[in-house]
Amino acid sequence: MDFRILKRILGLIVSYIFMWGCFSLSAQVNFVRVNQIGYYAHSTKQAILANMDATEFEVRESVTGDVVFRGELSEGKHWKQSNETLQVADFTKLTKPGKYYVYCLNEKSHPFEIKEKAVYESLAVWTLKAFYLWRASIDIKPEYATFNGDDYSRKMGHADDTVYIHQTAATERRPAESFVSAPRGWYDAGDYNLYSVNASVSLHSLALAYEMFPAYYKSLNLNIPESGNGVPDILNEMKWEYDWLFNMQDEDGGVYHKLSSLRFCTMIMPDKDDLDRYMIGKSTAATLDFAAAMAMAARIYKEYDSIFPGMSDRALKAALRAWKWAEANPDVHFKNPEGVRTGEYGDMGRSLTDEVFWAASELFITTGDKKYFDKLDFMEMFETPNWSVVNTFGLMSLAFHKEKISKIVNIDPIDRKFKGLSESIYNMCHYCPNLVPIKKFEWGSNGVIAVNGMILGLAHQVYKSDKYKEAMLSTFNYLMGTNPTDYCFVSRFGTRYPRNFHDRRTTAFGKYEPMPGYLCGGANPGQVADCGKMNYPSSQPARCYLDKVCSYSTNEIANNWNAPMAGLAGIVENIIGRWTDSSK
Ligand code: 9MR
Ligand code: 9MR
Repeated sequence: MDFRILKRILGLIVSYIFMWGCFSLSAQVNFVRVNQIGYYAHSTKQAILANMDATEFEVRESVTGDVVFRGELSEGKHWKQSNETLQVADFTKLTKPGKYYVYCLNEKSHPFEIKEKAVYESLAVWTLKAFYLWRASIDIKPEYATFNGDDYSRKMGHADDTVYIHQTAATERRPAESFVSAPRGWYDAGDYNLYSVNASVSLHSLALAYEMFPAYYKSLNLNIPESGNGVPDILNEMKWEYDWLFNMQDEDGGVYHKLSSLRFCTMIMPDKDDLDRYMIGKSTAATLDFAAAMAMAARIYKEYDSIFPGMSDRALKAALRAWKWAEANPDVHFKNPEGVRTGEYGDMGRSLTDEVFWAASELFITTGDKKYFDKLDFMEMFETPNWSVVNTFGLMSLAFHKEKISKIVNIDPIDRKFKGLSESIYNMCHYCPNLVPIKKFEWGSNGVIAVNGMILGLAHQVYKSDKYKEAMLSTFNYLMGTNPTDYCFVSRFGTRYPRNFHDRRTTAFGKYEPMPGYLCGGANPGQVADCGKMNYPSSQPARCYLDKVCSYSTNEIANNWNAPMAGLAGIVENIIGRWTDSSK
């Protein structure tokens, strides 16, 4: 027997014994990790190998096992997030379309494809269709909701024509227990509530992807009820959310923080949830995020005024009223009031200057009015944005629109800050043994990674530098399988994907296969108590992920993770896939 294989078997035995000694119950199974969907024939192709201690690898044809490529592995580097020694297997030079697996010392990767065209097109479609499937206030029809033979149609849930004003949002004109109608929108996540902050943040990712590649999105048919109306389907889908978001603005311009029941319902279908729903609280963060998202709507729907009459103007007016309210109410923080136990998306104890930055950025880009630019404080820190720290969303939009706005203002600070951000994310990725930009694994780590992927894609577009493109690709690969958990993190894509995510619909459907197109939250060592600490496979941050319904801390789905995932898939199709109008 080959000495290396013997060494490997001994190593396995030792690590099994070691792992039994720790709290871990299941041993690690995957050592050779690939993008489980596959690779473009002309693009860089990399696999990540863990704890192999080998020098060479092979790529083999998936059915015959014929060796089609031999390559050298990079030197191993220890990754403290997974406590593994990782090596990169580069097989870029293999360009022949086909189905393969990577092989090394008796270990095999999942199979993957090398193709010339549309490698991630279905991913780009279904990560957006996920939002259609998330729609409130409408029957989900089988002709739009069937994936590989599985039908996820369902009855309408939540008409939301009677949403009570909670005492925390009451005014003289809309007193407590009066009601408003606020239909439409997308369920936030695995729960059926709708939150203004997270809605706005999710719309940014989708709007930016659209602004980056309008021709691509004009051609992308999502097969949703509005398809064929002359508007790109991504904008049709986003309109369902915007239609609802308009409802979240009170007559005084302030925006309700959330539309929610008082507690979470059980794991039932939307139409079975009969808990009363309320407009709860008003907050400066929700109002400014709303202003930002509406300012974006004003510019992206302008072109479609004849099909959605008045939408663009209405969005701009709503944004301006929200901005005004926030100027008069600069620090109304949100915290769940007593008796309310649904998602918080709160900002207690945090500064709201990042929300001002985002709203002012979008208002400036849309209106060209310098007074908004003058509000921008470029001395702030710009890091990966998330629902609670949003200034970088504004910086991303400014960077994308810098040519246009350079006619009005000096864009040096935009360039300096966006370049600095791009470099820091690039370095995080480049120096990470797993080639993924993440500093700390936390709730929604996959969302953080997807947003970073979008930033790298944007950096490539802005600076035309290939290094950002390569880092974007390895970031994307992580989500599709080159990660320590062995999962392709989007449901129904790749070979091994989450099946039991924390989602009321998927659980209530009770089908063997889960709903398609959903990115789950990802590894997060912080909350292991939800399923019991002992049930998690590892306490290592990057391996602390559990495909069980109970694990809402690692295995829920959410708008603000799916939106950058969808955006990234579209950006990858364009930048890596070199999409053109005629490439179909
Ligand atoms: O189902 C809820 C999920 O959507 C939330 O993200 C999560 C955190 O707020 O909470 C889940 O609900 C749990 C609740 O907080 C505690 N009891 C168990 C619930 C899940 O079954
Ligand atoms: O994504 C949110 C995460 O950053 C928070 O730590 C967590 C607990 O407050 O809540 C997450 O958001 C959940 C929201 O509160 C309710 N809907 C499901 C969201 C995803 O788990």
